[in-house]
Amino acid sequence: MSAEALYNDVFEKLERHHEWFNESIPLIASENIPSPAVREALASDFGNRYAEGWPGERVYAGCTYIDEVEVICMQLAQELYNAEFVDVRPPSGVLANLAVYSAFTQPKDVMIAPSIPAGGHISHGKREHAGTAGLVHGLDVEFYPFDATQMNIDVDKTKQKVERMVQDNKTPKMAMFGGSLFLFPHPVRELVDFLKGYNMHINYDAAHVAGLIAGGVFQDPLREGADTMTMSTHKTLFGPQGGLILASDTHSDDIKKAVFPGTTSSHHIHHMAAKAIAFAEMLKFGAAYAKQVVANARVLAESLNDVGFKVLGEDNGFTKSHQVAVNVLDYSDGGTVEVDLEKANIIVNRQLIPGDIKAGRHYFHPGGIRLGVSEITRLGMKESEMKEVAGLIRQVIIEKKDVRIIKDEVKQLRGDYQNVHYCFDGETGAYKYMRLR
Ligand code: DSN
Repeated sequence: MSAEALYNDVFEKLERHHEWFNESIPLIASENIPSPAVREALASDFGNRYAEGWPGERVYAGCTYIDEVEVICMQLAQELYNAEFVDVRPPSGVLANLAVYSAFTQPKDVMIAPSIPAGGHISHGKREHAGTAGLVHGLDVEFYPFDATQMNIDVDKTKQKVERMVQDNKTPKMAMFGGSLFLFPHPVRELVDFLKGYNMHINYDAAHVAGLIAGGVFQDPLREGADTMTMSTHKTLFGPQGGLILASDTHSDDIKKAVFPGTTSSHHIHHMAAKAIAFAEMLKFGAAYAKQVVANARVLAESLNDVGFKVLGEDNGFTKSHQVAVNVLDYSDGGTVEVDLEKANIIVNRQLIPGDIKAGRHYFHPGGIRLGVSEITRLGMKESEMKEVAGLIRQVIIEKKDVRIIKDEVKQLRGDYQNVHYCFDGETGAYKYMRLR
């Protein structure tokens, strides 16, 4: 194919992707749909510029408006999270974590964090799993003991493990909370005095729950005693893809250096502007949005349980976040279920769940799937639509109905939910392809 044919092919595929998502039920817990306003900021000329450094201290000319927007962006983030210091520059949540590792630990230091089947993120992981903490910064990572019935970190066993580590001369320098499979608030309040008794730096990775924290429906880690909070800006927080670090002023110099020049050159200025837009939307609409997200997740979990699925976290009411985790081993495995649901335009991801590694199941065919309701909530869906979604998932996975029929039902359900809610300007279709050529 000629370059021109391939050029056209890319645009055709982009448009088809938009059409596909316009007819699908997007349930990836780490994704969301940004507002048209956020998409407009992403398409601006800021994306073609460099602005290394801090507003007012750049190493390039041409930053007049960039600096003014970045100051607004920082003000909005400070207000949203009631934080003394914010760094809006990390281009992703992984880089925000890497900056915090670099600022507050040395290679070979020990960090205690959640394991991946217990919800941890790859950026918290060990060197042998190619996790960022181990592979890139050289941290020696140990995992919290996890209570699979409660789907949470086990507080008593964590204390016992840390005391053993202290005796073995392996006292952690950092304790990481938060993660990717994240149903219930982590026991920060319960462990903070104990961990600080050993001088640990406590970081809370709010990548998944940042929008819920901003909306006031989840734990507030900085008030519970976390020293720093890292996040990505595009999961429950419905901004552009990007990262953010929040802390008290005492940590500001260490973080600023670790972000630039430590881990970032260009901080993707268009994303920074789009973060500012999303923070403003979250300040205005975040409380109503976050309340609806957790209500929707709870109803989806209960409905999946009612139609016959094994939903994790039952002892605690299934979920207090945007996520629902389901053990699908009665039907096949998470990888197969993910593929089957995609054929019906229901988009989920397979998920390692507690017990998988011991049973020899791996990431491609784990025991579970993870569902997130942030995106369909942003499209305006409420509790009654969650019951419909659970019924559609049952028809694919348990009843094994013809996926072409389900696909039509999915399209019908989506027909009434075409725009982005909880924003100032949501009239443009949520998945409308914005052509500039
Ligand atoms: N791995 C992504 C997730 O939680 O889906 C986040 O980086």
